Amino acid sequence: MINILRKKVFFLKSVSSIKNLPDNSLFEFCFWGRSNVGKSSLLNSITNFKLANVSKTPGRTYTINFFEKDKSFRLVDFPGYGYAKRSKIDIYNWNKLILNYLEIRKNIGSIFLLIDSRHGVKKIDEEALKILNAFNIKNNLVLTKIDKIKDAELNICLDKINCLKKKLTSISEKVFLTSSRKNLGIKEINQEITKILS
Ligand SMILES: Nc1nc2c(ncn2[C@@H]2O[C@H](COP(=O)(O)OP(=O)(O)OP(=O)(O)O)[C@@H](O)[C@H]2O)c(=O)[nH]1
Ligand SMILES: [Mg+2]
Repeated sequence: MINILRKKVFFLKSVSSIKNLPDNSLFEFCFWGRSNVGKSSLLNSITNFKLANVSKTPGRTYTINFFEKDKSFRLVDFPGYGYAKRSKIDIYNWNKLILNYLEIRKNIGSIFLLIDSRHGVKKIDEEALKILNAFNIKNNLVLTKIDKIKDAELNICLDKINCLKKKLTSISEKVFLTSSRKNLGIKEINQEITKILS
């Protein structure tokens, strides 16, 4: 399969207010999850390009960042949730921005909801999944940093996800097992985007 994500993906804009969203003519694939889960790293891996800033400290992506494959589709880096060391007003503003986006955006291809495989599905991840379910937005679960865990831990994580899938029907069947560091599961995400676009 042709790797449609490689090359020619460029930064379009960063948005901190819903008023400034780009036009909705292209499908958007969003990457969401806890702060530090590896959203920006994953984006860089699937495009094989340093598009998004990888943070040494959590909570560094404050805006919704749009990257575009010319006239084809967009990749969207969301601010992470669950980072306690930010002010309440910052957290409120980021959550409001994301909720507004989810509520009004008609051109969402899929939300890739990232879960850190070392920590498993936390309460706050379940809340994010419930929001997507309530908005009836299709989402793909992605376990990140699998280079850091053993098979037994991975299986615990997958068991919990299987339970959630029974309750939350917006979660897609396939779960992506990824490591940006080891380049694992990246091709599969790439193929999923290709499939949704075709
Ligand atoms: N071991 C390992 N570390 C990773 C992997 N992906 C990301 N990291 C590390 O996790 C940290 C956070 O990565 P980011 O990609 O910046 O995470 P983020 O979700 O974009 O973080 P915020 O934008 O701050 O919410 C960095 O130190 C990365 O090097 C991975 O696959 N394996
Ligand atoms: Mg980031």
